[in-house]
Amino acid sequence: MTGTKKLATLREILMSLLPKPWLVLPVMLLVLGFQGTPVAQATNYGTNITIYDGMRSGGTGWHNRGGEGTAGGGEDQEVEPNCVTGQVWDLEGFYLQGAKLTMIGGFNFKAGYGGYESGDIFIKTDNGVAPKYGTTAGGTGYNNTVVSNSFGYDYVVKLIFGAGSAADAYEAYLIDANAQVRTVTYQQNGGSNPWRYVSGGTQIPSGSGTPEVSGNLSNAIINANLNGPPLADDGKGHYVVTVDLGFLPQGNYYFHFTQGCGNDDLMGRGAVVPVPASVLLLGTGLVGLVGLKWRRRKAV
Ligand SMILES: [Ca+2]
Ligand SMILES: [Ca+2]
Ligand SMILES: [Ca+2]
Repeated sequence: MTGTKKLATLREILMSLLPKPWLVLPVMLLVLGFQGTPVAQATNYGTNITIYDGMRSGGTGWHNRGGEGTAGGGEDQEVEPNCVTGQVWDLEGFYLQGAKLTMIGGFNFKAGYGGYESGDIFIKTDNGVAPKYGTTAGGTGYNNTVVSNSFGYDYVVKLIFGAGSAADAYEAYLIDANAQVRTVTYQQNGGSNPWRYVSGGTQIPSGSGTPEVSGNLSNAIINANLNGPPLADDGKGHYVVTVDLGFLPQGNYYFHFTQGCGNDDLMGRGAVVPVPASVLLLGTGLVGLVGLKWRRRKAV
């Protein structure tokens, strides 16, 4: 069979499918589904969901505003008060696209910096009660020590970055107040607690995956993939990590992240919207239908 013949045959199959009345509704739903659901692309980080973390490093710029609710997030180009500053610690924001959560920072999530490693992503169901930010939970023992999860988080995504070129991974756990978490190294950064999951809770099998981890990207590349205001032009590169939160029930959540020293932390709040299973099923069904027709044609 020649290439031209193949193309003609595929077109014939598609044409023969379309006029059938019983196909009109599924095809319309498929088209509407894809229009209504922005299927996440690896390079589209989505909407900035960063909220004020309760600490600001001074100044009156938009990035130091004391509240949430306007575009831009509240943490771009700042680290927490009295912390060693600079891009190597800076976390710019949380972004959400469907069920894909992205973190952008000058901080190198995979390699860490100065021996301080990335923490894990803590998640709380948004039931009208915010998680307890940092020092307000417990108030003691924040010197890289193990404490109970008194911060209110319901889930944690444990980030496992492989050394060098080794593979990266993540695991999700359902946690409660009995789970053990680790506090940041510097006591004065207790407002960034907690930084890492230690033990307890129940692993969620469907929550395991491979994060998308970028190298050092320019501001231009980052900004081209944001739905909304660009990051402040710091003239320095950024690192990006994306995880799929498709294991979460659809709904609203808080998100938290910091690194081992706690020099900067991120809080986020947004709606996780998994790609509807009906859309996936319709897509699979249509592909299957074409395949069936194809096999029938070949058998003739
Ligand atoms: Ca802050
Ligand atoms: Ca920055
Ligand atoms: Ca920051």
